[in-house]
Amino acid sequence: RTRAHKTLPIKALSATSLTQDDLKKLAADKAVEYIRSGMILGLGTGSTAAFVVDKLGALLKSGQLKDIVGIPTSKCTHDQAAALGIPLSTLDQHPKLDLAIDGADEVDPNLDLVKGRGGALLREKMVESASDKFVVVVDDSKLVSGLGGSGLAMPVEVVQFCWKYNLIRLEELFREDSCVAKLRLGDSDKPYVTDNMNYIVDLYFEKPIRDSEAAGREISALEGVVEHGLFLNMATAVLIAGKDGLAVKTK
Ligand code: ABF
Repeated sequence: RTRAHKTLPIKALSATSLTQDDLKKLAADKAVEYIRSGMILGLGTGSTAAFVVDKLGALLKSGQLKDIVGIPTSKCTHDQAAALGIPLSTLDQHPKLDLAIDGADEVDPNLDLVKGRGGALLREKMVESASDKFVVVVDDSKLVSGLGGSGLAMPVEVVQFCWKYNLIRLEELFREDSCVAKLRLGDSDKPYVTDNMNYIVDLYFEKPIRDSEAAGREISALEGVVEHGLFLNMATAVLIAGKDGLAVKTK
């Protein structure tokens, strides 16, 4: 069961003129309130998480926060945070984190997530699993009634060597769900390569996944699968920005 706190109304901005970026910033501004000086902090990937990193950089610069060590979830976030002067380290140096803040692609009513359309799912899952608290920042376009229900990709990271074998096995696994599996392509229609030098097979479902726990287990059991984008029972709070304000949902 999840608890929804009261939606906080938007004061400073006119609700009618809010862009999606305004909503992402609103969620990011709330998320940084969870950060305390001295924390080991997981830094997410994607456009919403990037607003959090920007804000963190500003708070460190102004001295409102200090002694933060950031663990980035991608090379892209590493570069953004480094440019802002945020002190960075690795999961090997800090295998236990206080807090991680990241975006998501889908959020269901149980606060389970699909993540990884940005391609960083492996490092995100490692960093966020190692964290005491995991705060998710989204605009309300990410809300779904069931995972996979947006009709958009549910990513699975696979080793390059056997990507086609995995693509076929994944489609077979979800045959009853009319799942279509596609190799993700990047620049010049070449296969997209993750920060860990793997490929991504994106799964497209017609309807929400019936049993996401079982689906996650069965995907992980395939040889050559590195990680999947179902993030189940991981979020401690989800901050959802919409035209009416910001809703905070906790487990
Ligand atoms: C990361 O960035 C990913 O897990 C997810 O795929 C994506 C969301 O990006 P955005 O905030 O740009 O929608 O959080």
